[in-house]
Amino acid sequence: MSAVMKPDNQAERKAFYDRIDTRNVTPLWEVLHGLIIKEPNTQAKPYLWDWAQMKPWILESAKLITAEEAERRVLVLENPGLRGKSRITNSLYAGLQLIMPGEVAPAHRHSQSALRFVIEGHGAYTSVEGEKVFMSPGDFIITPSWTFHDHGNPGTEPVIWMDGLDVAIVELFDAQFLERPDSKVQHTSKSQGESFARFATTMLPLNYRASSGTSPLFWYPYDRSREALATLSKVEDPHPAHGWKLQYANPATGGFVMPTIATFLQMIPKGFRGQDYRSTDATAFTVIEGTGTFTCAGQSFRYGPKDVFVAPSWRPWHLDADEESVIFSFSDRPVQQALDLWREQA
Ligand code: GTQ
Repeated sequence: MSAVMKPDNQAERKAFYDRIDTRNVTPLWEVLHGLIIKEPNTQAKPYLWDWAQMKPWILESAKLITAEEAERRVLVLENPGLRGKSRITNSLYAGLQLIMPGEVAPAHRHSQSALRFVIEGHGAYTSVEGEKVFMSPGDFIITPSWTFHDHGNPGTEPVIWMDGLDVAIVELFDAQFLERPDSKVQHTSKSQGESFARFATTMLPLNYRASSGTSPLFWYPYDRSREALATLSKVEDPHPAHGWKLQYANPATGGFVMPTIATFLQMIPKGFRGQDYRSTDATAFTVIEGTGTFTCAGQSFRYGPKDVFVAPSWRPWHLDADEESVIFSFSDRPVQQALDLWREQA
């Protein structure tokens, strides 16, 4: 008789599994092929949140709750394949935040890094570690991990922006902290534009050494980024999948703007028919200008200004433009690259 048996007794196996289960042990061979797989197979789905539908709901939410009571009055954009998890991708959170004239969203700080991308309205500010910046549509703003921030609207219009946070990444590591100060709004100790003067002019403070992985510049106004793309579009051919696309950079290191989230701005010309592209970093997009079609994994969505759409990890997608379009996007690429996981395929 061979020393190696080939047991095929299901009842015996089950009895064994039940015995080891009582001490929190489980057989790998029953789960292996769901753990170690050939390629990404995300639950996340491609989807588009249509601004014409979202805007009235966002404004309606102001009749139900104040920014102060809500702490943050946000409608969360949940990926249809990940409902109930507050995620637009498996690793990232996105939401649309509203602040009405006269309101403040009280100060707090948390381990999660956040980005704001301004969608609509003027006259609201966000304050980061005592420095206020007034937001205009198309502006990209960073709230670094563990920095106090509050938002306010001393103006006359509702202001809406998209939030992007690394909630699920911080949760993966069980490394989340939150602190609320005694005062609702921060004493603004710095003048507006201080960090812009220090970091946005291709110069740096004397002997500057980066002290964190987040960009010391936290406000990237739209007009400058838009102009850069317009200039590039006159001097070079568009990339077959991305058009003219730039990544926002930490001016002190040249790296991404946050340790966990990369941000991008791209322009595609009128009539553009983009090639299929996929990468392991699932990506959320917001349209600033233009109309066209986003196609991902066989599903097509018409896009227009202020729509948000999402491409899951490793699902092929492409963009077709009816009009010249400018699109902001963000993903967890810095984390994947730091861990040597990131892949792309054109
Ligand atoms: O503005 O600090 O959309 O803490 C979710 C959590 C925004 C914020 C969100 C937050 C914030």
